[in-house]
Amino acid sequence: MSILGRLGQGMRKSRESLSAMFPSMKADKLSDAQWADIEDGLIMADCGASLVMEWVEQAKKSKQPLHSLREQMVKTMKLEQPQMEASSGPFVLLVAGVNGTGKTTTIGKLANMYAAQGKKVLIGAADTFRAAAVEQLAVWVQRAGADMVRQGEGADPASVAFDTISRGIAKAYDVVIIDTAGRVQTDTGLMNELAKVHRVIRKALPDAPHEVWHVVDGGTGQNALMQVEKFREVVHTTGLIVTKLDGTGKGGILLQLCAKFQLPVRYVGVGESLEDLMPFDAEAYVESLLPEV
Ligand SMILES: Nc1nc2c(ncn2[C@@H]2O[C@H](COP(=O)(O)OP(=O)(O)OP(=O)(O)O)[C@@H](O)[C@H]2O)c(=O)[nH]1
Ligand SMILES: [Mg+2]
Repeated sequence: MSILGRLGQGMRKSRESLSAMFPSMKADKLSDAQWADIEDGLIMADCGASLVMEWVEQAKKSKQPLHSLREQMVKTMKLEQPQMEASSGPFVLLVAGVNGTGKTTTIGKLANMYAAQGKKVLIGAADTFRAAAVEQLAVWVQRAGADMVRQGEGADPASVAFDTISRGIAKAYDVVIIDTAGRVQTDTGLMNELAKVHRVIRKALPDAPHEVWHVVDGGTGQNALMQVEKFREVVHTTGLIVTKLDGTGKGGILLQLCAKFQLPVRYVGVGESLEDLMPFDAEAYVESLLPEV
């Protein structure tokens, strides 16, 4: 299936819940009741009430109101921010987020993608919390044809990160990705640990990490806003990855995250296999979210 096909398939739930609320996209005149239905649909998909009100207010002024609504949604997410590159040494990516959002799976998918581009990829197992976490990562790394740096269970995650980057430099890797343990943003001890990982990465390579991607579970709802805010304070997030869009009717959360933080969504996850990761495209996303009618 094509990339767009997979996204469309993945977003089926969000789209179906919106479908019932949407009149024909070609309609040029909508009743108040129809507008109220559209607002409800978008709010239920987690686009956020204030954002929806803003779009609708603008759309009502347009001769093609639904087209205008669609354009505004695209504009909200279309943040043209080029990815940072390494000036020398490997491109270093730090991946963080709360428990179970799909960090390790996404790293497997990313490693696979970079390897397919002919890049030499090294992964640092800085989730030293559980032995099982390292084993899970090892399976992905092997599938992707990448390499991994690990230490024993309970090792200092910052030390693993430092080792990984040193090895990445010494062995001329193109890409280094650091996996981290999931942590809730309210756990100060664990957030401090993450800050230390970030600091130590800088010590290993001064312009690293080049990118810091926060992995958000697309079904999280409003709490995602708090998560992104807190993680950004600690690790200076540069981009978002939103996963599990195949299992949620709440794909609208991306729009709120983009609007509030002006952070680009780099990739979206729409399944559990290696290919189920795609570069984010605002137009394709809105297309997959809104019903076709
Ligand atoms: N349906 C679906 N499941 C996903 C996706 N991404 C990850 N998962 C599943 O989510 C679960 C958690 O994934 P992990 O990659 O272990 O998440 P994590 O963030 O590394 O978890 P911790 O390290 O424990 O914080 C696994 O069962 C994955 O298969 C996705 O895009 N779609
Ligand atoms: Mg993990």
